[in-house]
Amino acid sequence: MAWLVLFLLSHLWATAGTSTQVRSSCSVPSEEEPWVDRIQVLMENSVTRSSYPNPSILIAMNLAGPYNVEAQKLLTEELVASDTADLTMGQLALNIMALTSSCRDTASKVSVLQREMQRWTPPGPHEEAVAFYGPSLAVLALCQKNSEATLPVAAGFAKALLANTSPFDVDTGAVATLALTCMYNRTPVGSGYSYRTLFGQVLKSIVENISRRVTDSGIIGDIYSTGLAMQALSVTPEQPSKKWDCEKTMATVLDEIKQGKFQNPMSVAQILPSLKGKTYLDVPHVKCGSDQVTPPSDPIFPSPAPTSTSNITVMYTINNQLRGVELLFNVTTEVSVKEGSVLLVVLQEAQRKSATFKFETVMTSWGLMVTSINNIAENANHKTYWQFLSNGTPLDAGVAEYVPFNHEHILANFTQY
Ligand code: B12
Repeated sequence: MAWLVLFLLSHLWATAGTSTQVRSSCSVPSEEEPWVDRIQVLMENSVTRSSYPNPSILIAMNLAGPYNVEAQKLLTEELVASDTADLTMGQLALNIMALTSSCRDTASKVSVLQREMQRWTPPGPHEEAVAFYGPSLAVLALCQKNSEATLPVAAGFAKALLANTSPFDVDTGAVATLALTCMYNRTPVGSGYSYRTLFGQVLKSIVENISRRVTDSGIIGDIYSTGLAMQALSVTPEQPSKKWDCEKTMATVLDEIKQGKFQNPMSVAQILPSLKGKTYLDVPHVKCGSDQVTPPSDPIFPSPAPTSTSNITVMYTINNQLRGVELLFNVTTEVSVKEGSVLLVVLQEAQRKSATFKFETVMTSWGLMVTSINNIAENANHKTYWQFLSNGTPLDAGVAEYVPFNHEHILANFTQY
């Protein structure tokens, strides 16, 4: 008798998943599709041999159907060959999903991630919400590989999320929703009933929070969290009390694409699945080697920014008032740069004028991140970083993307998250 129960349960685990998925989505009107093609081509063309292999780009490409098959092959091979020893838990999870979307073997990487998650200490109730971003990716990747074995880890993750009291972060909430929806869908109703209830309860709470961040224009959080949030709201089994207007969000995202807000390949990687009616939950179902998608016949490329000869003036302040960090300072300089220059050029010009404005960067999936200014370096253990603000409002893009306007006052503030 016991074996029969066991057999039935394992059968339920094996079959649970796709049938229970709820979908509330909307699609890009056909006349707007060239805009989507344009950013997909931009993202795919950013893949070069020497560059940083970005798994999010491979996931997006495979979910959308790649136009540039050479780029798809190159990125896959680079990720297969890459050394995973130095990766964070979130990066390893993205690598696993990327290789899964290219139908490559991930068994050894999955074992490493499983072990890391078993050793993982959940963040405390007051720890910042973004501390759950990497672990959310890990639960999502492990759920797709072996949801039954992931159950205890996912339950610990869900309880810690529910107990967390720090301000809600839309990007993190969105990835957590995808992870817990995967677990919820794959936990059969007959088994582990309390687990399913727990996942449902946490999903309800996160989805309400995401729903509260939907603005009048339909943007969810900010423009760069909207893609992940759309994925979350389109798959969650727990609907928010206020119905989400997917069409409105889609229309605003398309407007922002036309305004040139999606020039960073990583920003495209995070919005593209939603524009193609896909989510990260579709990663295990990608069909590899299927017919090549014909590249768009008329990819409209962004017109190059007009080369301006006039200069603008930008005020630039660097500020470190964090107690416990030696070398307090608050220094301002005024620099003149070509109109249309990105903020990085302002930083370079300030550094050229004075050694006090010396800065350092590292390459990341989103591009160059400023890690140190005036010899004060960010420190993940102390949760310190250089935040960039314009007239008191945090910038929504990094220094290599943000274009300051004339007489703008940019502040780089050493602070904690
Ligand atoms: C966590 C996080 C941070 C943390 C990263 C450190 C940490 N230990 O976790 C902190 C708080 C430091 C941070 C800072 C900033 N962030 Co941030 N961050 C995120 C978040 C929520 C998750 C990133 C992550 O863990 N990814 C998973 C791991 C596995 O991938 P990864 O490639 O290894 O992740 C690294 C990079 O993402 C990098 N990073 C994080 N933020 C940014 C921002 C920029 C511009 C760059 C170049 C790199 C970068 O740090 C991560 C950890 O090492 C994302 C949300 C998202 N949708 O991606 C936003 C996000 C990437 N950040 C964003 C922004 C705007 C910033 C800031 C510019 C904010 C500001 N006004 O100062 C600063 C960077 C300033 C600088 N010094 O150059 C935007 C980027 C949008 C864009 N078009 O560029 C995002 C998408 C949030 C959003 N929805 O607007 N961030």
